Formats: sequence, structure tokens, C-alpha cells
Amino acid sequence: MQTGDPYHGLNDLNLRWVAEANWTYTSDPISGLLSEVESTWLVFEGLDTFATVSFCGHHIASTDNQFRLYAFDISQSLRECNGDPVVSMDFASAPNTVNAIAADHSSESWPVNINGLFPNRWFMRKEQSDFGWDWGPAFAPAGPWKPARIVQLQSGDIHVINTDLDIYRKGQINYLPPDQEQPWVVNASLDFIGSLSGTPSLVVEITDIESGELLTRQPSDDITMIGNSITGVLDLSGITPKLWWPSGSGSQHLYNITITVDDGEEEIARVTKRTGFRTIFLNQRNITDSQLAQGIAPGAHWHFEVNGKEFYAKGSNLIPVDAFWPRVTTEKMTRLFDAVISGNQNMLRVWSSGAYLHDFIYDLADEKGILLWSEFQFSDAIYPMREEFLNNVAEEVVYNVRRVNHHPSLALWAGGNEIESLMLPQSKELDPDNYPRYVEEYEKLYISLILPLVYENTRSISYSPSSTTEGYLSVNLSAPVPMIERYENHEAGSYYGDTDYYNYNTAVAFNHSTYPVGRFANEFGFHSMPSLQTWQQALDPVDLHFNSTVIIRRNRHYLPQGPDSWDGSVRGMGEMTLGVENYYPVPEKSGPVANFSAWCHATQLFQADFYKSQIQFYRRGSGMPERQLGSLYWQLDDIWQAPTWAGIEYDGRWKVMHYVTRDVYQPVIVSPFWDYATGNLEIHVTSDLWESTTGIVTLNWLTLSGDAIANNAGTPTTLAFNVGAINTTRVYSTDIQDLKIPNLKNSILLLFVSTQGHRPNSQEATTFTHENYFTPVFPKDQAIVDPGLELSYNNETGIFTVEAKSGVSLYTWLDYPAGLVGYFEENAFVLVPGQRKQIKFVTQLDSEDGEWQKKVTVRSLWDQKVRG
Ligand code: BMA
Repeated sequence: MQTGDPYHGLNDLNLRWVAEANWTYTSDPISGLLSEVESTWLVFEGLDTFATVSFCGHHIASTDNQFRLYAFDISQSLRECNGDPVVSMDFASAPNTVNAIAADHSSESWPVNINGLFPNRWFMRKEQSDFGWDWGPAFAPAGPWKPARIVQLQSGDIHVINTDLDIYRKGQINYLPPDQEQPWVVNASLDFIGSLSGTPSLVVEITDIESGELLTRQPSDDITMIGNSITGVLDLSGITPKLWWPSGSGSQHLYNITITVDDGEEEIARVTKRTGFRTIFLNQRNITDSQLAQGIAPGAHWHFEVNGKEFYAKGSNLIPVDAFWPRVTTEKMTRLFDAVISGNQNMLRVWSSGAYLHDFIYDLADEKGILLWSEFQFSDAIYPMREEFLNNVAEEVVYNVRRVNHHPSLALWAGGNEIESLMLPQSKELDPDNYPRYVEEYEKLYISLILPLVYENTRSISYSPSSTTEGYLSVNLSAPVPMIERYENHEAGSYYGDTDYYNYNTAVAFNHSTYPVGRFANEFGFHSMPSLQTWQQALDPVDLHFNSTVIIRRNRHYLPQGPDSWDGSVRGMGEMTLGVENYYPVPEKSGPVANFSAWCHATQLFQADFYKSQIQFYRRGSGMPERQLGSLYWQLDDIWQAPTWAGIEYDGRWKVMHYVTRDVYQPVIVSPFWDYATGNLEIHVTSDLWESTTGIVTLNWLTLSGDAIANNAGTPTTLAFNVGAINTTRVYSTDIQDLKIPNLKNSILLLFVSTQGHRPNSQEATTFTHENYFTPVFPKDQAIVDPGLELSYNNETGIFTVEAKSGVSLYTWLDYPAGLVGYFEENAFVLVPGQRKQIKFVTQLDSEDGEWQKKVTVRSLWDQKVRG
């Protein structure tokens, strides 16, 4: 990376002048435009954000919303233009513009808004993290961020600028479970520019992409025209398309739907959208009596159902993959989504406030079977209530709901990030007198305004006003506030809504009683350092030490309140350090870079163990009274090279965490639950298969030299179990003190589960296995020995073999050099003497010299500990 690259060193701070300047973009002179047309249009799919557009020197319009499509009639300007016209776009500095708006609307202020590095982000409809977030830089880019085009139309021509394809079960209503016995309905709606004359007809043709067969071709006999939209509805009674399923529960069957519009004389519009048939429903209904009788705690559900089937949502939160969207290529997204799929994830929460994702990203998710819980771009702030602001939001909501509605990967619309769960409680605490006003404003924006806009434009997608809520009490679409949120109306012993949990007191990280018990975990996590290789992309060698100024300033947790206050970042560095010191041997390498690398890795060990502990806990909840049905950790990916919550570093390299979450997101897992205060140890098998299965858990106690502990320390060596569909069973419970372990520090329990079953929607019997382990002391207290690790590579088979010659290898870690991106099929594992582990590397991007295999290294906890 060049030192001038915006991602180098402290450039995001040094380049603030770029964000504070105004920028003009101009086109080349445009030749070839026709003069004999009825109308000429300038169509912008995305202008970021405060733009003034001119054409041939004529002012055309000013815009103020990054997330809208704008179409301007420039017919008059073209007629008056001499020569080839030029399109010019003046972008005003977003930081300066919002400061001016804030000053102008000085009466509008709120007690809780969280600033980025630039203040006042809530006054703009622009990616909120562009002003800095606790994982990202503050570049506040400006410019056309999506394609633009000129459209010329003859009389009677139309040009489609947006399509809303809604596929649902007949009678489906957003907040009620769809009836899977009903036929599918296709509602196809086209938004256009130009003028439609005559009596239009609309035909829908559905083709199976895999077989190429035509499923149906039908004219709609139910056509409506409202403004510049034409809508046709079709009932697919008698037609049974193959269903689309998320990854892990079936195939991703896709269809092309072509909509043609005819004006009575000729075809005037044709649009093809690739889509799929599925229902996806967020069930927030009350727990029924029969569910209570099954042992589910009272309250309300909070889980997803696909095609009428309850399933366990496994995944993470997606943040913008780059501060500059043009760098977000199909190749980069394919690598990331491949890592999601191989990470055993089926759902991503597309966090706001980033940007509404491009269609090509939804397309990839459609292909791979990744459900995308999508959100409107509001986050950790209270937003203005001025009418023009709300009108602007309404346009943005309608455009984006319609634009992405045909994607089967679309799973949910949520109003924004942490507004109800964080902003409302905080404003109540800080300004109790005005709390009713904040609630009213919350409801006005996210419920009275946005909810009906969602429901009017899609019947297939559920809506929740905020990412984390306690669910709703009632829905009444004719009421001024159509959804009454539950807020604090709780009954003791009942569970409602989804959970969001962060705890930076690392002393309690492995105390399960500190984790939230709820129906669905939509955010939880802890930050760690990226690897040395990733740091080297962005930092000068002199800055490669743990608390270097550059690293501290690239640590935005806690978010600096302005570019000169870094106390929070120092605190964030301290939290990572304590996470290591509390539980792991502290690295003491003699070389400064080796020591730095070992420290970075150690922070990743803590992060990975913390996520593992929580994911096991949440998944176990599927068989507990809370009937917990989802785990989406914070966060999947990185926007740049920095200490963050990500499991995948900026260029695609996996941290320890992504390997570990991949492991505990397998369909059937065995996991230990240790209450270190009481000594209680429980072993559970958790399965998210849709059928009950039986199997065996094997327990094997060893010393850290790899010798068997006599009588298996008093535990059985095998345990038979039966686990229900999407459920958990406790297979063993004991007190550590009752076990016969000569030296707790020198012991490890290896767990292995094996069961036969079927993946959802599959006839094929599959053997599911999972390995796990438990040690009765934390790693820093373990009497670890040198495992004598040996690594070899076979050129012909492309397989690495790892062996531990002299002891148990904990956190065995294969590391690959800079210059390529990919992942080992297994990593961060336990290896016992005598075991030979054979591992392949999946190459995703190789810009290396082809000799990288020789530079692969292996290390374990032992190497973290010893000098060297
Ligand atoms: C939550 C998220 C993000 C944030 C993360 C880490 O608040 O919704 O806004 O980046 O935690 O602090």
C-alpha cells in the first residue's frame, strides 16, 4: 500500500481537508444525443450526497439523499444547448453542510446522539459511518457512487427506473405467518419515466433458470396505474415452483421473471429479474398454550421461519466492506460470502448505517443462500422531525424497498440500529422530562411513517421498527401508530424480543450468568487486533508495536469525540490487553515484531473464546425455556485495517474467531458449560437439524503430555443421547471436585460427538461429527508442555500435515504469508500426540509467487508462552 493511500497510517486524519472541501465532477462532452425526441432525462442511481447538478451550464437540480434514485427531465436544457453538453456535479462538503444545517436548526437537539469524528451526521441522508464509527475511518466521501445515464424517449416510450416484484402466498400479510397451502401470487410493479398512452397490458413469464423450462406465461387481468407506476397481479394457482432455501436447509432454486408491458400496439417495456419462491417471516407472536405445555417460557417468539419452517439463524453482522464503494467488487463480495457459507452461516444482519446494498450483493446472497436482514439507514441517534427530512426519508424507503424486494435473500426490514433498545433508554436517563417526546418521535419516524411504506410496497417481508426490541403488543394498521411496541411492559418470567450484548469487563467473559437469556441474539462481541500481515498493509514498520500512536489512533473503540481525543482508544487497547492477561500466557518474544505479532494473535484467542462461549450458550438456548433461535455476532468483516470486532480482516484473511465460529456453527455440536465459581460442569449436545437424532458422545481425559488419566478421571467414556429437532440435550453433569484428576492444571477433556441424520430437505443420510474440549483451568494456568509440532506439505496432494510429537497442542494455528487470501479447512484446533491432521488450504486470491506453501508456519499456545 502506497503511503499516499487513504488507508495508510493516519491518512484518514491527515486527509480531513478532502472531506472539508467541495468537489466538482464533470463529464466529457456528450456527443450523439438526438434532438428530435419527446423528452431527455438524466438518471442518477446514486449521488453522495449534497449535489448540485447542471447540464450544458444550466442548473438542473440540487439533491440531498445518497440513497435515492433521481431522474431529471433535461429536455429543455438540451434544446437550448449549443454543442455537445457537459454534465457537471458540484458536491458540497458533507461535514460542512451538516454543521450549517445544525446551526440553522439550533432548536433541534437531543441528549443521546453519538457523534463520529465529524459531528452532526443525523442531519444528512448519507452513510452514517462515513463520519467515522467505532470500527472505521472518517473519510466522508463525495461523488456519484452509482451509475448515471441519459435516457431519450419518443412519444409513448417509457423507461423503467425501478421494479417492485413481490412474491407471496395468497392472502399474506406482513406480520402474520403465511399459509403455505395457498397459491403463490406475483405482484409486478414498474416505475417509469416517460408517458404511457393507450390501454397497457402486462405479461409475466417465469422461467426455471436451472432447466431453462418455462414455468408459466400469463397476462395479468388485474392492472392498476398510479402515477408513473404500472402494476399487474397474477395468481399462480395450480403452479408449484421449486422453493428457495437458505444455505444448509435446501437448495437455492432461482427463476427469471420477465415482465413485459404492451401499450396495445407494441411492447414498450421489458424487465427481467432473477428471483426465488420462498416465504420468510419474523415470528413475534405470543407463546401459545400448547407451546407453554412443551416447556417454552411465556412471552412472545422472536425468530424467523422460512417456507413455514422454524430454523436456527446462524450468522453475523455485515458492515460496509470498504469506505469507498467502488472498491467493493463482485470478486471481493464473492470471497466474503464464500467465507460466510463455509463459516456455516445462513443469515447476515446488514447493519445500518452503512448503505443499502447494491443489487449485485443481494444477487450473490440469492445464489449462495444467505438471508439478508436489511435495515433502514438510521443508527445510534435521534433524527430530525422536520417535514422535508421525513419526506426525503419516505422517498428513500419506498425506492429501496421496491428495488430489492425480488431477492429471495431479503429476510427482514428493520427500522434502524439500536434506536429502541439504546437511544430511548439513554434519553430517558439523561432527559426524563422530555422522554415522552423522544418516544413520540421514535414512533413517528419508524412506525407511523416507515411501517406503512414497507407494508404498501411488500407483503412478503416482516418489519421491526428497530434492530433490537422487546417485540410488539399489537398491530392495527388503521391506527395512527400502527404497531404498539411492548417497551417495558414485561411480565416476570417471560421472554420477549431479541438481545444485544456487549461487556468489556473481561473478568466476567466466561461467566455464563452474565449473558442475556432471550429468544434471539442479534449482536454480541468483543474487539481484537488484526494479524501482523494485515497491519503491514497499512503501517510503516516503525509503527508495528502494540501501543504505537498510529495503532491507538486507528482504534476507534471508544470513538474519539473529535480528532484530538484518544483516551477512549487507549481504554480500548487496555480492554484487549486485559482479555489476554486474564486468561492466556502473556507473550514475551524477544524480537519486537515477533512479540507484536504474538500479542495480536493473543487478542484473537480471547476474542474467539469469548464468541465461542456465547454462541454455545445461545445455541443451547434452543432447548431451554427461552427457546432461543438465533445467533448473529458482531461483526463479520472489516472496513479497514484496525482493531475491531471483525472475524475477517480487511483483505479477507480470517482471524482465529472466524475459524472458531465456523466450528461451533456446525449443525450438531457438543459443548462444555463450566461454572468456575461452583465447579459444576455440564456437557450438552445441540442440533439445528429439523429431525431428532441419536448419537454418541465420547469423553477422553488426558494429561497435557497426552497420557490417559486413570479411569478417565471418573467420567464415562461414552454417552448415548437423543436430541430433538432444533434442540439441546444435556448429556452429562458433574462437579469438577468430584472427578479424579491428579492435577487440574495438567488435564484436558476431549469431547467428540457423532450422529447420523439428514440435513433439512435432504434424503441423504449424513454423519455429523464435532470435536470440542474442556480444561478445568484457564490457559494461563495450564501446565502446558512443548507439543513438538511438525508441519509438512505434500506438493502433489496440496495437503499440509500437522503432528504434535510430544504433547497436546492447544490453539494449533497455521499461518500463511502476506500476498494471498484464503483459509485452511481447519485451524485453531487441539492436536494430541499421535494424531496427524491433514489440512487443505482454500485459495481465494493469490498474488504471491506460488511459493507461499513454504512460508506456512504452525504454532500453538506453547509458542505464545515461550521466549523465542
Ligand atoms: C453496536 C453496533 C455498532 C457498533 C458495535 C460495536 O452498537 O450496533 O453500532 O459498531 O456495537 O460497538
